[in-house]
Formats: sequence, C-alpha cells, structure tokens
Amino acid sequence: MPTRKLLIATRNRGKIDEILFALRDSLFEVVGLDEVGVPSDFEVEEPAMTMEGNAIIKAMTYGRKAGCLTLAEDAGLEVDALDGRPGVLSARYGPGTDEDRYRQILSEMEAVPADKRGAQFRAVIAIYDPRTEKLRTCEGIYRGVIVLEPIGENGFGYDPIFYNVERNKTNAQMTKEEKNSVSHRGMALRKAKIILAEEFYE
Ligand code: ITT
Repeated sequence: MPTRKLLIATRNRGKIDEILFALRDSLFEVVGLDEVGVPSDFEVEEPAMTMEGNAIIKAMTYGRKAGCLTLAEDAGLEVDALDGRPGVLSARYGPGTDEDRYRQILSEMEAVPADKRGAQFRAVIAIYDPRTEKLRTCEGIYRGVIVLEPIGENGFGYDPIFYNVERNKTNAQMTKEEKNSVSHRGMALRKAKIILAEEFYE
C-alpha cells in the first residue's frame, strides 16, 4: 500500500528544517506546500488570540485547500518579565527582521535582573484530515533564560537570545539534532508522531 502523504503547512524555513528533521523516520510521505500545488501567494490569516486557535486555523485552511492530511504549527516566545509577550504575536512583534524583533525584546528587558529573566517557548501542533474532518492538537513547552547579548548563528527567530541553562548555550549554538532533543517543537513533534501513527495512519 502506498505511504500516506502528510502536508507540512508552513512557509517558515527554520520551522520546515526542524520539522523535516524530526519526522525523518516518519511512516508518512512528508510533503511541502509547493509539492501539493498551494500557490506561494495563498495566505492564511492568524486572527486567534491563542497559538492553539491559530494552529487549528492553519491546519484546516491548508488541509482543505490541498485536500491532504495536514500538520500545522503555531509557536512563540513567552517572556515572564513581559507578562508572556510576545507570545502569539511572536512573528509580528515589531517591524523588520528576526534580529530587529529579538533586539526589541533585549531593549525592553534592559532593566530586568538575572534572576527574573525566565522565558519559555511554546509550540502547538494541529493535525487535520479533510476527508474525515478529524482534528487533533498537541503542545510542547521549553523553558530557558533571556540573555543580555545575542550568541550563536544557528536556528532562527529568537534562538540567539534564548539560553538553555542545563546545556550552557543558547539555541543558536545548538545543532538541529540537539535543539530537537530539548525544544518545544521537538517535544510537540514527538507527541504528534504518536498521534499520527495511532490515529491517522492507514
Ligand atoms: P507559519 O505561520 O507559516 O508556520 P510563522 O513564522 O508565521 O510561520 P508563527 O506564526 O508560528 O510562524 O510564528 C512563530 C514565531 O515565533 C517565529 O517567526 C519566530 O520568531 C518565533 N519562534 C517560534 N519557534 C521558534 C524557535 O524554535 N526558535 C526561535 N524562534 C521561534
């Protein structure tokens, strides 16, 4: 029997690389938006107030458009001293580049002492099958500390300012493999793999 296709519904290059790595031994044939013919100008709004809400909207909208089993993810950084900001607005927290946005966080936190610089990444994954309308979600959370100055070149987004105390390095100093073993996305994807195998494999 041919392997079932699983669409990874994101255009964020950093996420795609990490998801492909985590699903490299998947039971499914993992495909991207271009491969199922979703045009690059097809945009999905993210109006929800929660990551779960936006992950569900992305999975259902892309899944219906492509007619294919779909995994979408919404993720973000929640900083304790900023009352959980940027949170669901992480990709849109100020204009410019990823670097502009992490520098904005650093400047907002200039006066925050070392023992109050805790933060977490959260990732919510939604899996949607347009044929049966079955929908499942799962989540991963990853705690760390916001550094004073960015360190490292790997990863994407806020990785250069997110420090892992146990590993004594920022996310941006980790290989893809190491980040996958500790991160919010890695945790959510390990749960998603079980859900996919138990509930969506046929
Ligand atoms: P899609 O909606 O196409 O998946 P996006 O970039 O808009 O892509 P999100 O709405 O989920 O994705 O925004 C997540 C943002 O949070 C992302 O742009 C990064 O700035 C940040 N982020 C999420 N996960 C991250 C990670 O593992 N490392 C660093 N930053 C991360």
